[in-house]
Amino acid sequence: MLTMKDIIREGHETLTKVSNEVKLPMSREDKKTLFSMMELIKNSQNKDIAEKYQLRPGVGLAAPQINVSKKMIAIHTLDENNKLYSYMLVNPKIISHSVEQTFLTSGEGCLSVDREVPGYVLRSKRITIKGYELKENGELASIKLRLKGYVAIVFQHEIDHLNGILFIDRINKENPFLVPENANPLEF
Ligand code: K2U
Ligand code: NI
Repeated sequence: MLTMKDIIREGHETLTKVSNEVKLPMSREDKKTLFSMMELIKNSQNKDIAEKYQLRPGVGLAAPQINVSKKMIAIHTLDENNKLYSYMLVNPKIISHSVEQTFLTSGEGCLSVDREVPGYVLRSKRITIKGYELKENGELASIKLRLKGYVAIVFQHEIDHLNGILFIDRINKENPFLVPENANPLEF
């Protein structure tokens, strides 16, 4: 199983690279990698397992974070209405996004960044994603997801990793807490 030692940290060049499209049909190895990413995220949310293996809680993970420069992400989180979003995505692409932006007033963190970086991370309030979903039974199905609010933030954070972008890169250097006209804080 994957643990924190498998997660590369800020400064590692893979985190700033644009990752490669996954060749389809998916190889057995790529499926295994993506399943292990979802397992790590779920384990990180299980008190006993997280404690036993010293896992930092996470709601998402992108393959570049385990030094695999491929367009694969695993997300497992509840939205503001306690609806579960649990997806293993392959070659996800944001095909449209709102002009309106949002951000977490608490800022963001990252399993690959071992420090607090205060500031608002501005993201699109609504996005539409297209790509492929790896199902539990190992099958791949094309998928289109319309997301807003908290889960839109999480998916954007992970897709940023596929393009070599960290949340730090999106914080305004001059004024980290600048709120532009078209942005509103996420209401929980
Ligand atoms: O990509 C990652 O490093 C996983 C991040 C994803 C993330 C952080 C902030 C905002 C949206 C997504 C980790 O989940 S950070 C830890 C965490 C844990 C529970 C809830 C929110 C963030
Ligand atoms: Ni991250």
